[in-house]
Amino acid sequence: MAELQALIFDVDGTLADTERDGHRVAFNQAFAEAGLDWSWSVARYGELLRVTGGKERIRQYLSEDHPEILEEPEIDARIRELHASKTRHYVALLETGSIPLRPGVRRLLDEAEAEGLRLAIATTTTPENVTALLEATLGREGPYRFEVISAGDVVPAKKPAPDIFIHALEVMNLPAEACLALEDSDNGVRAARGAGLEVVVTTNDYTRDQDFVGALAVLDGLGEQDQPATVLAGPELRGPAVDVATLRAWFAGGRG
Ligand code: XBP
Ligand code: MG
Repeated sequence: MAELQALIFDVDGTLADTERDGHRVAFNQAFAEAGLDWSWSVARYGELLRVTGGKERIRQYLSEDHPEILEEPEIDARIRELHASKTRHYVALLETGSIPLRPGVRRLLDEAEAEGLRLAIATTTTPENVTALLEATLGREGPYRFEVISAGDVVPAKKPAPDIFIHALEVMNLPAEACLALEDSDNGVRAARGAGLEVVVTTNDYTRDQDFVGALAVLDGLGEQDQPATVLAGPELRGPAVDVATLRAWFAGGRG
């Protein structure tokens, strides 16, 4: 059995609850700035989240609500421009500091580093967004705490394809058997499992009712001393929060 050597974190929904009050708001700001009357409600955005990747999500929305627009010449360039504007709005929003890390994330990162675990990120979102989130929450050194930030279009196929996790593993030169992924969504679990990784899930409002087939454990969060986590599926949690010892035990059990 391989020993746990690295944690590979998803970003949106896992490190921070960025979707409803972050990405969604930024998409709507970009639409308004472009003079479009498109507006994604909290519920509609939940449906559109089935498609990962912002450009891909805009395209999906158009195919459902404005199929004629998809036929227009230069539509690919227009989507790229809209998405670039969305990224600018999103980064500006993060810089206000209004989106914190989820409970337990900072603690687990500190503990993992102290115990010599290597850290990586594998996400569908745009690289600038990851840097902005990590700087806003962990300070200027935040991004450097991760050995690799595999993000966005660096791979052609986004989650649920396994490519972004495989990319992170290749850069770290580690086998999947030595790493654990942390995810929040069914698409993320499929991507991680497809890359051969064990995965622990922390759900959020958008993903709570999804199926996490193949996950080692599903919880409502990592938890803190004063904010205990609840296991939704999987092994018992001894204590209020998920720590490195917990992850090591679950990881060893999963490979049993
Ligand atoms: C979540 C995503 C992203 C974000 C939006 O990624 O699917 O598309 O919703 O970011 P993950 P972009 O959970 O893998 O971090 O607009 O930059 O794609
Ligand atoms: Mg996610």
